[in-house]
Amino acid sequence: MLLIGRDLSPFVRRTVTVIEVLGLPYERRKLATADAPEAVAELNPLARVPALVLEDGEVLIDSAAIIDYLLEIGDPDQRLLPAAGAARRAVLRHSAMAIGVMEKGVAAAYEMRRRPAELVHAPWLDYIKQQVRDGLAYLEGVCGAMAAKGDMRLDAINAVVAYDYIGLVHPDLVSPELAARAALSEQANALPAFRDTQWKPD
Ligand SMILES: N[C@@H](CCC(=O)N[C@@H](CS)C(=O)NCC(=O)O)C(=O)O
Repeated sequence: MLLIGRDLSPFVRRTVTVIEVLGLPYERRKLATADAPEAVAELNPLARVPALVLEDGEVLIDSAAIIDYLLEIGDPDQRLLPAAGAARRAVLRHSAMAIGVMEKGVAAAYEMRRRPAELVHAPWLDYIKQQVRDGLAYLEGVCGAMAAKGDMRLDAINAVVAYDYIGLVHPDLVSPELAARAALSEQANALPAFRDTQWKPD
């Protein structure tokens, strides 16, 4: 299978991290929507990454749908996402928060980089940035337990990717005092699945 997208995108990185954690064979094509929207649109008419091209040519789009497929083929024991009950709901709740942080972080970056400065509406940008801070504060409250478990389930993957992305693109939004985040990030980024998917410009 072929994963389309570069690791700067938190949606791409969370997907490729799941592939790596599960040890699935794959190839990469690090296309960026900013540089090559037409090439991405050939696979996904929305011109968004990630996309996953399967061996038979079927194309999966959206990190949630792709990860659903990856868990189906690569996680029969449901290590990353428990099958049912409170444990599953917790992983999904924490993941939803982390994905929300990614979405708001990307939205804030687009506000700042894709608009001429005079067309940026500062109150709206401030509102989005506060959503990022609030999402990170929620995650800080659950990261300690994830780090203590140490098993890097889907919620921990999403939390680390969300924190790393915000730290990279909006460092002013990540308080250095977030101790649980720091512990979880340090633990995760020592593992190849995280270390090898950190954003590095080509
Ligand atoms: N819900 C989608 C979001 C994907 C997404 O927004 N990707 C960004 C890169 S971070 C993108 O392709 N943006 C280009 C655009 O939306 O025009 C997912 O989880 O895959």
